[in-house]
Parts: sequence; C-alpha cells; structure tokens
Amino acid sequence: MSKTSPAAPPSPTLTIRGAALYREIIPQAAQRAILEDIGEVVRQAPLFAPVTARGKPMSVRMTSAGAVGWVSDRGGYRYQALHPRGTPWPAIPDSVLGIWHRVAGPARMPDCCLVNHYGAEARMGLHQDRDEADLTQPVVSISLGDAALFRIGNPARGGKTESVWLSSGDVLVLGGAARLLYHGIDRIRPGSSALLPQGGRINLTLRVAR
Ligand code: MD3
Ligand code: FE
Repeated sequence: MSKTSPAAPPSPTLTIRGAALYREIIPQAAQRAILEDIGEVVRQAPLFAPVTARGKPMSVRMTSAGAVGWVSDRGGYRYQALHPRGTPWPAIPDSVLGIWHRVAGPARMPDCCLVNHYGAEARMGLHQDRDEADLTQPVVSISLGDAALFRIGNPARGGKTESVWLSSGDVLVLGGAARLLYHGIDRIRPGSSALLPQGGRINLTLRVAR
C-alpha cells in the first residue's frame, strides 16, 4: 500500500521579503468553520490582555490552543503548558491544522496556535518571534475578519520596511530568512469584513514552539 501524497503546494499570490502571501486561499464557508472552532477554543481558554515585562498591557487580546501557549506578564514572556488561569490549552482544531498541511511544506507539526484578537484600536508593534526552539520551522498566519495593515522589515531594528493589507481568508507563510524579520500590525480597518459578528480581527499563528 502506498501512502497518499500531500497535495501540491499552491503558488503564493505574492512574496514580500521572502514571506509567501496566499490571498483569500480560505473560502468563506471554511473561514466560518474555523471561526466557529476558535469560538470553542476561546470558551475553553478565554482571551486575556497580556502585560509586557515592563507592566504595560498590550492592546491585542490573546489566547492559545495546543500543547503550549504564549503568555506574557511581569515575569516576562514565554511558552507554557497552562493558560494564566491554570488550565491546559485546548487542542488545535483540525480545521486550522488543515491550513498548515496545505502551505507549510515539509515541516514538523505545530504545537501552538496563538490566537490574537484585534479590536478597532488594537495594534502590534514591530517585534521578532524568536522564542521558539527550532527557528528553521515556519510560522503560518491566518487572517480572519477586518483587514489589517501588516508591516515587515529587517532582521535587526531599523531600516526600510514594506507594508501589505491582510484580509479575511489570507494566509501568510514565514519561512527561511523571513522567519526572523521584524514585523507588526499598524492598524485595523474597522467594518471591512462581516465575518466577525462584532467586527474586529482574529489572527491565528501556527508555530512549532518546542
Ligand atoms: C514574521 N502577529 O503573533 S501575523 C504574532 O497579525 C504576530 O497578529 C501578527 O506577529 C498578527 O507574533 C502578524 C504575521 C506574522 C506572524 C509571525 C511571524 C509574521 C511573522 C514570525 C516571523 C516573521
Ligand atoms: Fe510576530
């Protein structure tokens, strides 16, 4: 018996600094299914406002699914096996894992799905993601709801940056050299999507953290 071979990877709509953007690769019905599954994750593991190591609350609310989740508090930021309230994180939904398998290539399985929720005023400053144990593994980002202005820069602070709007159903794959680039979200465009009943944006990032 032969194993079924994975589907051929799709071609990205565009690449930006080595990051591959697949625009609206997730059909509406599948977006709704993912959103429903994330709703259940959030019921099990409520969104919280992380506090930076300096004590400043972030404007993005977060939770996670998977064996580990990302937390930040006065003790610093880290991946850990428990939600701040002391309970394990829910499993990563199959609907979300399916996206990883479509675009991540020959990668390990993700053990963290970070859920970022943006209200109209939320933003995320330029930062690097380098707390994961194996930085050769890609990060896959899934955008749902209102559009967001994504900015990507360089492997060190400073220098020129490029920006692109991310819309509902877009998937961005950060692999190779793009994995260590500074990036952030400058602003949300309120009212640009009807996917979330209350408006706002949800970004899912699938990571191999451990
Ligand atoms: C580039 N999230 O959770 S997703 C994050 O839209 C984060 O919520 C943003 O940055 C958001 O860390 C941007 C795109 C993204 C995610 C991870 C990356 C870009 C990345 C990791 C390395 C390089
Ligand atoms: Fe990031």
